[in-house]
Amino acid sequence: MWHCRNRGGSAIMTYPSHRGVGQNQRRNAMIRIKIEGMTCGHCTGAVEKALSKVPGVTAVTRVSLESGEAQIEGDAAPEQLIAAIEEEGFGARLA
Ligand SMILES: [Cu+2]
Repeated sequence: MWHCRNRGGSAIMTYPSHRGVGQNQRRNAMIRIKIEGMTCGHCTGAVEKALSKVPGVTAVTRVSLESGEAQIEGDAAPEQLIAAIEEEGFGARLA
């Protein structure tokens, strides 16, 4: 199943200086997450599925393989979103 899960890639895109998302209560906020390690459509599908199961997520609006980024709507806790992605075997942090 996890043929595509390779974590040694060089497509690491993080922007630690860009902090657009706070940790406080947000209603239907848009949250963007940078994801490391996605290499194909199976990966984006796994991420999308994992994110949609996190409490508070009302919609997974985008999971982009090209930009290595996911975008969700809702008031989910960012830590939980990241944990869900990491459980799938990918790296994640707030965009
Ligand atoms: Cu894949």
